[in-house]
Amino acid sequence: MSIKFFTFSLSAFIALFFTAMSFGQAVVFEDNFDSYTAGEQLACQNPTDWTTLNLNPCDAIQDAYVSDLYAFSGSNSTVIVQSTDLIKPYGVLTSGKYSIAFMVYIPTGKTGFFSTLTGSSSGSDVVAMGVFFMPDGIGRLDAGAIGAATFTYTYDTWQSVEVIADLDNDTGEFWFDGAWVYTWQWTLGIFGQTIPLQLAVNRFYGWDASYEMYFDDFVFTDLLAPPPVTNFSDDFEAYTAGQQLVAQNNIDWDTWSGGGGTSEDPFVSDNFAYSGSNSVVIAQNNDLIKFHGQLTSGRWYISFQMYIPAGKAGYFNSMSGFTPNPFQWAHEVYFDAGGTGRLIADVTTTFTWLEDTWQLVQVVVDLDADEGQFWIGGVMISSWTWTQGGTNLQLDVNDFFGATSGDEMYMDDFWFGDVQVPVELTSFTANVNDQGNVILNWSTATELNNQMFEIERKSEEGQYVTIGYVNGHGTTTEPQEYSYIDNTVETGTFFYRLKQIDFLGTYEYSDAVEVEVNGPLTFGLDQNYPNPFNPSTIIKYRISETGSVKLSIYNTLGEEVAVLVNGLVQAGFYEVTFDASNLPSGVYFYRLQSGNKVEAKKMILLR
Ligand SMILES: [Ca+2]
Ligand SMILES: [Ca+2]
Repeated sequence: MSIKFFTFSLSAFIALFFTAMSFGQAVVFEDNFDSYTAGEQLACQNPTDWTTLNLNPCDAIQDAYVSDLYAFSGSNSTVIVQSTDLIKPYGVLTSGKYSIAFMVYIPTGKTGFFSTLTGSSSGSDVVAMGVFFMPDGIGRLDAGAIGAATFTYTYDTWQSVEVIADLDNDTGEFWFDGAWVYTWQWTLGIFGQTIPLQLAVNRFYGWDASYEMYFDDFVFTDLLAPPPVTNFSDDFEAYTAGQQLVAQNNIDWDTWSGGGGTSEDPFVSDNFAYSGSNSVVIAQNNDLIKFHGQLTSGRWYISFQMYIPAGKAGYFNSMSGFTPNPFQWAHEVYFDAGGTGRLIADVTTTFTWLEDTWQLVQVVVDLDADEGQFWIGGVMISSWTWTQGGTNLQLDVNDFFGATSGDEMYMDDFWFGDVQVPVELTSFTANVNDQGNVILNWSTATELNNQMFEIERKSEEGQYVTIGYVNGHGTTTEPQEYSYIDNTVETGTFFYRLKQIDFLGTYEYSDAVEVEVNGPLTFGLDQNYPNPFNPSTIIKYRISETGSVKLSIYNTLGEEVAVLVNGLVQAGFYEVTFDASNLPSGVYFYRLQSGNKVEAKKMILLR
């Protein structure tokens, strides 16, 4: 037996985010009131988001005070007392579906009120609905009719309020403390009269001296807005090779004409792969679409690994308009057979690419700056004004199209997100050296925006702690090797992981590697076990320097009766079994010699 070490290799992204695009909701506005100074007025501190009925933030009477008397979140809420008349404007909304939600707190014996108006206070402030928190814990909803519904509330307790205004269906819903209370026709208004199909503001008003309503965590949500985009990646490993992609995943991918299983649906292939064993191959007539959702702002990163066999060709584009028509191509990229390529954006730019080689293809779309960039193999080919490719300041889809019979482009590790593809770690190992230090080695295939690796270590029972860091190589497509020596580790079993941090502060953890540390190597001979023994026993010893070693057994007369080791031995930890079947009972000595170091111990054979 020699030095024990454990090596684990991995070949995977440090992290891959798999998310499915779906319809969701977007928070338009939220306020927890914790960024304000308690004891001062709300609209006065934030006239951008809040105002008063008389449109006069800081109004001595109408502007509400931020309070630290009660809070649902943090230390602040906002309090509505007699004559407070606080307005939260949304703009005059005439379609869509919205949620107005907040937490409310009524002290014992106090009352509260809020309403929703269809216009701003300039003559169009028709009341759509209102809620009174009346004495004795009775709540009253006026919606479609006065006293349309009642509910109970609890004093001195934070409870949730939600109004849902579905203007597309002319419907209002009121929920209290998580429970549905009532649904009505929005345009019947507070009294049952006909009101405009609109939502414009929330009003918080204190009618008399009994009013003292605290509210916190106000959230206004557009229930039909697309969800915030999260990073998407696909390494195509979850699919069956030899079957079509969209047919296997029509949530994340689609074809130009829509749906899988047609001639437009490309096949998952195990002919070539950048990660794992699968990629997707774009051949003639394939037309694969990746939707991004009509993005009009933000900075977006599209990247994938591309492999085109010698003599074959490939193509992809980004479209600034796809859904609905008219189509609009923001840029197109042709990988022509033979290794030349054409980027068609504001102008046509030629470039070279490598046959039979995986190369990283990147498109950066900065809609805020109206800029597009095209990169291949870590080199920027061109940047252009995005709206001079297609005229829309928008990013809608990527399209992978097989235009000709010569098209055969393999695509792997597709990435889309508001951050760049993370660093790709290809190995990470931990070994123990002669001094009992742990040597960490890792390598990367590509790096984008890689600031540093922090090295974290934990014992079997402990928590990870940072023990050091190694600078990254920023952005590179050349393989990089890293190593780190941990000379502070003690003996025992330890786990190491890497925290890869990019220049934006985004970080990801690697998988952990485990290592057993036996301590620094010193020359030594352990007591045999078992002892006394019959007929065999185990002798452990440690050699600090590689060299000639002899381990022999002597009887009490000083005669050498057995030689267990005799020859060149590497520094390390060893154990050997001594079988004394052919020796009589009695006391024996075992003697270890390495260079000029000698150690001997006694053992007893008992039959
Ligand atoms: Ca708060
Ligand atoms: Ca793959």
